Amino acid sequence: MQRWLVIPAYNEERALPRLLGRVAALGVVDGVLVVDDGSSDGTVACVEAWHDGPRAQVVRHGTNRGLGAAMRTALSAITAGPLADDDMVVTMDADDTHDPALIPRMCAAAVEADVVVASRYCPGGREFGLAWHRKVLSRAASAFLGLMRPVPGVRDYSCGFRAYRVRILREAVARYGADGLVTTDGFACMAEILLRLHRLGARCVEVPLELHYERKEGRSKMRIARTIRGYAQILRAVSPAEDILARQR
Ligand SMILES: Nc1nc2c(ncn2[C@@H]2O[C@H](COP(=O)(O)OP(=O)(O)O)[C@@H](O)[C@H]2O)c(=O)[nH]1
Ligand SMILES: [Mg+2]
Repeated sequence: MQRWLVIPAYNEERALPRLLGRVAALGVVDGVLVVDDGSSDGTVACVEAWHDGPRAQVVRHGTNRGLGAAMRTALSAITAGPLADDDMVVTMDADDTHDPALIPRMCAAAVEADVVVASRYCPGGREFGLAWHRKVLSRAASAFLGLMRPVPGVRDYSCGFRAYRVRILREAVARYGADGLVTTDGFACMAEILLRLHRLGARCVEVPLELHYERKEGRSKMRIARTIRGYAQILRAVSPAEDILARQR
């Protein structure tokens, strides 16, 4: 079974080399796909200069289009590529706040699941160094989605660190198209992907994540108002009515 790592990156020249170094040292993946979203710094150069790890590919957007657009590009490329249905795709942030040492445990948990969420909110999950307003926003978003669009087995709807079985991603792209799987360009895309996979019958489980936000250099790229609007959009987009309409199409 192969494991590929997908990293959406926007101006991450400082954190990404550190993360790639840790990935190489651990030897936990067979390949890395970085989606560079119109970075104006040396993000692409640092991936191209990385030769002491697994195979690395970069897909570039000419302009900055947002995290959702990068995930759409990544999922299109991965599902159209040579990976087998049983292989795993792991997504994680480029900012070196997620620990790649968790990847084997996430892939092991996928024995009984299609999607494994590295979760700040399940027993054993923790977060360090996060500003209080970010904690409130993330927890509120997950609590709200848990009420409005519950996904059994999941408490953390927005974390970008996840493992997916390629088969379920291919089923989702076949059903919705890549554009329909991820309709929001912003950070709410992580919740949107989860809700749509759940609608397809994906089994989801969590493993505890220690988020090390104190390692983050520079500011978060999350725009709070835009993200809240994104959640409102996906609540409308991923509705029970949409499912009925999709079956009729
Ligand atoms: N492709 C793409 N990735 C982005 C964009 N903004 C942020 N990212 C990436 O998405 C991930 C999450 O962003 P980050 O700043 O770490 O958000 P936070 O951890 O929630 O504060 C990181 O890997 C970023 O490099 C964007 O506009 N496009
Ligand atoms: Mg991050």
